[in-house]
Amino acid sequence: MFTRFHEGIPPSRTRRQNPRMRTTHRPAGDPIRLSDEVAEALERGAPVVALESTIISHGLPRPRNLDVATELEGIARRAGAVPATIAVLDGVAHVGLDRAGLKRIATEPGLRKLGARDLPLAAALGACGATTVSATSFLADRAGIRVFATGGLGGVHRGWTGTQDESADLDTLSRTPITVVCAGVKSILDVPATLQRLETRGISVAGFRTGEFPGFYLHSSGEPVDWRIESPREAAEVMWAREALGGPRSALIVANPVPPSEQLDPALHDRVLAEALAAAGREGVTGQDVTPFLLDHLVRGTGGASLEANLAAVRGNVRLAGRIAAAWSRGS
Ligand code: PSU
Ligand code: MN
Repeated sequence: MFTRFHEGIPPSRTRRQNPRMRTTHRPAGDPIRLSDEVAEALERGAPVVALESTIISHGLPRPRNLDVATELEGIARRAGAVPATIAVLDGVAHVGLDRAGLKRIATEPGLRKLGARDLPLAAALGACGATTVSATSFLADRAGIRVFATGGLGGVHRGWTGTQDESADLDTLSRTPITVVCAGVKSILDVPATLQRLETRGISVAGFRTGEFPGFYLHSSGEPVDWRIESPREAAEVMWAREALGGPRSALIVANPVPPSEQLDPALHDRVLAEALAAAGREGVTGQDVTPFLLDHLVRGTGGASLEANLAAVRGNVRLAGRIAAAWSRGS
């Protein structure tokens, strides 16, 4: 019905089958390895959902993070999709992790946090690392996966006029045609500035059954969104319309709020976030460390309540992403 304009690697497993993966100087091994299950699902056109690994390694406290990683894969399966958790192990970007791989991501000390720009370095140097939204969406797209679930996107940090801290997530999403299901952007950010950047960078945004941009831990950020969609089928229709139009080649964000019953108490949120931001300033936390620092501070400052809200958001996003992937596969 629609021609696919996706130009990523076709979903097969070897470089011989994928001429675009050819490298001239490093003949040993493919830089991207799809698990058998993910490769077979993509070959059949079956639903697949990409899952990121930074949330496991850096975003959630240990040891619970391993249980969560496993639980999220189960949620994707029950929604009808094959989960593809993505991470870099010993320089190889894995699309689809087995139990041992998930365990490494959840438990290994000193694991790096990899954005898209870090991937060539990690590959060449044989490094291990968890992938952020930026690296995960890049790799998922290369593998031919169309739907990706996470918690909250990175974005423009508060105080950005001074620090210029804007997550590389936005840069990758501005040129990667993938559908990302998330609970908005993390509320530790400057949300209005992030929404403005999403507009400027040409990233499509739709609220899922809401006209307000979600607030990650909170049901709503209070900011309006221009579009709302009501069903997984409608999300797939937007994806088909994008194919038919021939672009734009940027992401579609399906902003799926945490239910009001599972959100963090807004007053507690505001109070602890203010403390966390002050502590980050005092301690001079910068760069990649800012987001994990603030998330961790919130978990401790809310007595674990922010963690429950974060998990509720991620679970809901994985479920919805699975349903969108299923609707997409049925229609394409
Ligand atoms: N969402 C969560 N927890 C997280 C993240 C997202 O619920 O830990 C991670 C994602 O991997 C996202 C990253 O890409 O935080 C953004 O980090 P930075 O702000 O340094 O770009
Ligand atoms: Mn940053």
